[in-house]
Order: sequence, then C-alpha cells, then structure tokens
Amino acid sequence: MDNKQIARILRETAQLLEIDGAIIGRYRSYEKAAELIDSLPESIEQLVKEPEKLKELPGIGDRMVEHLQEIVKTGDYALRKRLLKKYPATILDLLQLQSLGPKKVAFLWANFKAATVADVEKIAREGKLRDLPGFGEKSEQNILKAVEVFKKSSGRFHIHTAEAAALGIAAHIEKAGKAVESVTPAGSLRRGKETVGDLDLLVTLADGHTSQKHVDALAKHILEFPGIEQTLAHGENKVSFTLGDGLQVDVRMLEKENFGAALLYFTGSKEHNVALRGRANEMGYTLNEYALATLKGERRVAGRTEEEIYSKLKLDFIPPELRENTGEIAAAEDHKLPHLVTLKDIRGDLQMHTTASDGKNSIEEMAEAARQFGHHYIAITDHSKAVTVANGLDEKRMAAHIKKIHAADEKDLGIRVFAGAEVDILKDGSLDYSDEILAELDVVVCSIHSYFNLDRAAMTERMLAAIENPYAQIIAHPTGRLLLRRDAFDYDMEKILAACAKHGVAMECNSYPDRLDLKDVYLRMCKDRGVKVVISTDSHSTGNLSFICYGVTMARRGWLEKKDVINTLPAAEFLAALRHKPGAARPGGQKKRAAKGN
Ligand code: DGT
Ligand code: CA
Ligand code: CA
Ligand code: ZN
Repeated sequence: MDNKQIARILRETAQLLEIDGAIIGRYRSYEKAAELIDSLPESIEQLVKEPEKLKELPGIGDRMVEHLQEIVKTGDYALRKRLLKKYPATILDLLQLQSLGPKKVAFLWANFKAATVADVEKIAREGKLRDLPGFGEKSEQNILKAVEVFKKSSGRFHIHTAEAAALGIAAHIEKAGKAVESVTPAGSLRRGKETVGDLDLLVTLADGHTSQKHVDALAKHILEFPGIEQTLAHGENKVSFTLGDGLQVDVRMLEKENFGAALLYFTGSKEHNVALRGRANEMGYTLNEYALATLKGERRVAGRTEEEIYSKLKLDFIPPELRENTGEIAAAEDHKLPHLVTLKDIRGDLQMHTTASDGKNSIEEMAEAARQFGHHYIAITDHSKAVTVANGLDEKRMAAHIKKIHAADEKDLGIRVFAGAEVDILKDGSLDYSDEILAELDVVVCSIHSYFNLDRAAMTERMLAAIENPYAQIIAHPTGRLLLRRDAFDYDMEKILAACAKHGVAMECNSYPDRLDLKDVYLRMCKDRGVKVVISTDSHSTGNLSFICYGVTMARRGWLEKKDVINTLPAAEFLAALRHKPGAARPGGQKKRAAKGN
C-alpha cells in the first residue's frame, strides 16, 4: 500500500465523519494525518513497523498509529467501512460541488436521500432548494453551476496528481532492471495541460530484450505496481490499469527504433498529429506511430527520435507544450518558434503567505527555502483584512508586518525579501488597504476572493477600477478559476488586458496546481498585447515553492519567452519593471534597500 492510498482512506473517513456530524476535533485528526501522509517521502507501510518513529511525526498520536497499522494490515479501515454502510460512496462526490459543504450534504441526504450529483441536480432543477433554510434561490443557482463544472471535469486530474503518479509508476517499471531502456510520459501530461484525462507512458525495451517473451515478463512486472486498483487490459505490447483515485494509465512497450514516432504520436495533441500527417502526405510520406516512411515503397526515413522526424518534415523541433495546432507548425517552418521561458530563467517568486495569515511557515523560513530553491528575491504577500477566513491583516498588523519583512531583508539572508501584500479587490473594485499602507509596500498584488458571481459588466468594471488604482502592480490569479471545481469569473478580457497594458499592471501566472491562472490562451494574449507577466506560486508553505514549475509550463503553453516574464529579471530591474507607484522615490516604491542584491 502506498502513501497515497492510505491518505485517501483517511481523507474519506474524515469526510464521512463530517457528513455524519462528528465533532470537528474528531474528523480534523484524520484530515491532518491525510495531508501529512500525502506529502511524506517515507513509506507509511514501512514506518508502522516502527511506531516510535511514526509518533515523532506532527499530529500522529497513539491512536492514529493504531489506525494506520489497521489500514496497512487489512488494506481498509473499519470505521470507513461502517460509515459506507450508512451512506453510499457517491455522497463523497457531493463534497466536490463548490457550493456544498458537509452540513448541506448531510441535510440533503436526510431530507431527500440525495447521494449522487444527479440527485442534487434533479432537486435543484425542480426548485426544491430555494425555500430551504440555509439555501435560497441564489444558492440553488450556484449549485446548478457547480453541477455543470463537475460534469465537465469528472474523470480528469490535476497535473501534479498525474505527474506524481507517473513518477511512481516509472520508478516501479525501472525496477525491472536491464530489460528497460527508458520510461517516458507522453499525452497531455507531456504537453503540460492543466488537467490530465489519462496517463500515457512509453517504455522502450533494451537491446536483446525485445522478444514477446521479454515483453510478457515486463508486462507482468508492471502489473505488480502496488498502486493498481484494477487491471483493464493486457495486450501484446500494452497494459492499462486504474489507480485508487480512478486515474487510468496506459503503458506501451516498444522498440527503441520506433521511439520517436511513438512519442510524437502519443504526445499529441490529436489536432497537431492530424496537421503533421497532412504535411507528411503532401511531402510524399506517411507518418504513423512506428515511423515516417515514403508513400511509395514504404521506405522508412525516420522514427528513432522526434527531432529526426520534424527535421525530415522541414520543421524546427516543436516543444510539446506548443503542440495544439494553434500556429506552431507554420512558425516551425518559418524558424519563428518562440524561445520558451524555462524554470532556470526564473529569479524570484512574488506571491506567498506566512503564518501571519494562512501560511504554515515564517518569513525567514520562506526566505531560506526560496534561497535554497535558487531564487534571488521573493515578495511576502499575506492577505488583507477582507479575507477573514485566511486571517487577513488589518492596517495596523500589516504596518508591523512590513517592518518585520524589512528587518528580515536587512539580515542578509542571501536573498532579497520584498514587503508585499495580497490586497483584496472589493466588490466595487476598490482596494482593501489605505493609500498610506499601499505606498509602504514594495509589491502590491491584487486579487478577488469574494463576490465571484457578479455579472459580466459589473465584474469588468470591478477589475478595471482595480487596475486603474495607481497602487495596483500585479493582478493575482486573475480569473479565479479552481480547476475541476469552479469556472473563471466572467469579464471582458480584452478590456482588462488593454487597461493592464496602458497602466503597466502585470498579470500573474499563478502556479498553484489547482489554479494555473491565467491559462495558456490568456497568457498568449498578454504577450500579443504587451502585458507583462509574473509567474508566482501563491505558496502557503515552503514545500509549495516548487510548484513554480507548473506555472512555467503554463507560460510555455502561452508561447511566453524570458523577456515576457518580468521575474526573470535581476531584483532591481524587476522592481523597475513594476508599475511606478505615486509618491515613490524610485520605481516600485522601494527605498535604499532595493539598490543591493541582484
Ligand atoms: P487526455 O488524456 O484527455 O488528457 O488527453 P491526451 O492528449 O493525453 O489524449 P489521449 O490519452 O486520448 O491520447 C494520447 C495521445 O495519443 C493524443 O494526444 C494523440 C494520440 N491519439 C490518440 N488517439 C488518437 C487518434 O484517434 N488520432 C490521432 N491522430 N491521435 C490520437
Ligand atoms: Ca492521456
Ligand atoms: Ca490514453
Ligand atoms: Zn489569493
């Protein structure tokens, strides 16, 4: 049993307990343990053999140790099973609906025996929710919206979930030893799409290990992967299975000679492949998952690498992130592909939270982790007062916090630490801090955390008002989408980007895997309209800093180059590239401290 499976059992137990009306302390302990185990590098299966070590982990007491031992030993958990006799398992889907918490789910179950998303949809459509206590007409509409998002996204997975699964399976496959030459993810994961439908893995066979007997032995080994929930298919050179969370995995085994053609084919997108095959045909070739060959006589001309195939098609190599048939083939023909931004171009991270609001680490801990990660500068951006659920800071606390951040910066931690804030854009578009506080900040990041459902005209006005505020420098998670959970706000993106370009306001490419906001299409619009982009993580702990790779991937999908992303600049130039705030002695509003550092 791997940690993910164990965490899932704990999390489901917590959710069922919450629906069941258990007291908060009871279900939180399961939830906390699930969170911890999800990100724990050591295997719980091993650790339960050494309970003393296990108990050293934060939040794990004697009783949790017993629970974990039971889960590892029996593969399940009796309390969870008992609750699942009381409630159908599908009731857990209801918690994925953005507007339904456990209390409402319990209420719907008690009153309507509603246990599936379809049940809830039916009740809402019949208008039965609007008159109920705690619901109302607006809430009924929001539930229907959430049902639509659920239907659209069910069966898809966040990119970091898919990536973690791919890494785990690849590590298992590589244990087959010398039979395996390489394991490579293809499909939407390789293209860096924000969500993944299923995993496509390619395994190349080593020389001398390509007979059907070898392939069968390898397939057998692959199907021993401990995370497998169900085996779906076992063909001549392919196995398919599902993991505990429902993610489907297709693994194809192939000879090295065909690797490039197979990688190209299974990376897709389908639209890119269709266009590429059309081009091949016009040039007198056929292209399939085995090779590029001549139409006449079927003489093989390429297939071992993607580079070789693109080159025979008289195209520059097209990075996987661009393979969506949105102009990349013409650009590759004209040698006009962008030189995409890379992770190592990034020098700073401009959105993160500390224990002052809803983060888990201190200013110094964030700074040290960011330095180790390789950053040259960061901005600490805790929440403003409107976000009470995230312990947002009022003016007085923020003024003190700014001093603390400046003091940390003076300590020469080997990294510049800017005083920032994630300032709420209120319903009317005004900012949640006085101009005095805004003037004190080195970096003003603005974002929306309330009134998500304003109509298009009102939301556009609200955003425009924020951008026109002379202190606003960066708009964070600009469309508010939560992948697989909540759609983007409705506003006129053309108008917003025109205003950003005019006032020098930068748009954030938020790297948090369940946001990835702005999305690729909008990032490309930023580039075309001269709007600056900042790639940030929105970290809530030191462990989140590495999420920046997902933001970089999204930026690459948006055709962005180093010059389009201002946090690729050295610190002083970055500050100078931000909008110049009123009354600031220097660009960015920073004082003498900005001159040092790189
Ligand atoms: P996903 O799994 O929904 O996130 O998206 P993909 O792109 O990974 O799609 P998937 O898994 O159905 O197929 C993987 C790749 O294989 C796809 O990007 C292109 C290729 N492919 C699959 N089926 C077809 C097809 O019918 N025609 C063509 N040209 N390519 C296909
Ligand atoms: Ca796929
Ligand atoms: Ca597939
Ligand atoms: Zn935020």
